[in-house]
Amino acid sequence: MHKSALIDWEKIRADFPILDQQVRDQPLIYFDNAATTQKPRAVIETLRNYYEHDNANVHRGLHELSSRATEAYERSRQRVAEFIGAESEEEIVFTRGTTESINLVAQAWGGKFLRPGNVVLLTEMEHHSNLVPWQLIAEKTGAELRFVPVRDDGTLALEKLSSLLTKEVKMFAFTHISNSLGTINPVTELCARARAIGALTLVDLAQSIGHIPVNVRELGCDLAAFSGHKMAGPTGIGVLYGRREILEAIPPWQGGGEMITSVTLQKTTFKRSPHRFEAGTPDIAGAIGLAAAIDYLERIGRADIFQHDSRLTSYAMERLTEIPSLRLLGPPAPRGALVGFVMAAAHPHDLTTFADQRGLALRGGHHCNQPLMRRFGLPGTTRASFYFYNTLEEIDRMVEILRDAVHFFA
Ligand code: 7TS
Repeated sequence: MHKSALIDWEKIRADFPILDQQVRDQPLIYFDNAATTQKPRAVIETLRNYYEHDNANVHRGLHELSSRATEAYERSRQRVAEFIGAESEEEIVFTRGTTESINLVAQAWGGKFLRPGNVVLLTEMEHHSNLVPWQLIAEKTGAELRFVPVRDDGTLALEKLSSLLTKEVKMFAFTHISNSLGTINPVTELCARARAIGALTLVDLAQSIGHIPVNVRELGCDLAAFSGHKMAGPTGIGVLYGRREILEAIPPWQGGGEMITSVTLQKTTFKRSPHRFEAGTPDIAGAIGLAAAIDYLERIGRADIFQHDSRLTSYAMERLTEIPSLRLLGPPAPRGALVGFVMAAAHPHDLTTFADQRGLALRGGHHCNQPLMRRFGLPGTTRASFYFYNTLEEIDRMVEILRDAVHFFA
């Protein structure tokens, strides 16, 4: 028996006050964790404590509260560095989230290094936030975009990689886990293949960071992005990780306070990374809350979280195949903690509304994956996404609701 089976998950669930409520006179079932996860009391109390006792701006004031805020903010940077296995906290840039991290790289790195004829390689399963920023910079620089296709089973067509990963490719940016299919991509292999031809790699960790052990040095990536709110942390805070020499080569992105060493009316010199990329007052409370989320997740352990998530996901896939007329997307386990499906008779929006009326929070639509949906010939899917506080009983209840939906929409 795996150790995760010995963990008292019910007790852990009680750390999340929001889950204990009725929605439309039914106990809330929250299965929209791929969009955002809920926050444990430890994180909520850290935010409250910071605002009640220590709030001040960072790096500016020579007074007690400002030193406390600065120390806590910088300690959070160290905590993130340890958490992802970075070499130093100088490799950690705080951003607003995955989207902002990727835009930073596309605009600032891409703006400096991309030339006509260069290629940015992406995959067909990218979230719009790892697609649209590259389209914008490709248009400005004359670079081209290429895509690794997705097979019918939801995995990447790796047999095509040799012909796509040519010497024109300067950046290979791809997701660790697909937010619609649940596919876990072979990041270490993909990074090694890119490195072999001299391309940089950017890995979108949005769907993996809170769910499975992630070590950027073991993955071998140059850059990585994630959001605090998908890993039990606050909204509004995220991270761009970059190997030191890569970040040092990237010019400033946004200008303003905090990121300069000296300014005249005509010219400015800039701080080194990561501060060069953090113009203006950052989300101080968010960074501190993110460190609290990391402490919380590490007390449980992501290997155990993955085991528990996997048990929920496999059970959900097994139970959902019992429902006639429901088609599941994506590969078999091991996979991310989510299941996307389509019901022939019901549009995903209608099915999601039907579920909501019974206290069940699903997500229906294209999930910011329009090209991927088009690839599968679908307007969208309905998605149930899990986290460690969810239960098998909640999945049973979902199956019951979906069975009712089959009759309702027939
Ligand atoms: N990358 C992936 C793989 C994602 O799943 C998401 C958000 C993002 C990037 C963007 O993260 P953000 O924090 O910057 O917004 N995914 C989803 C989702 O699947 N449903 O809502 C948001």
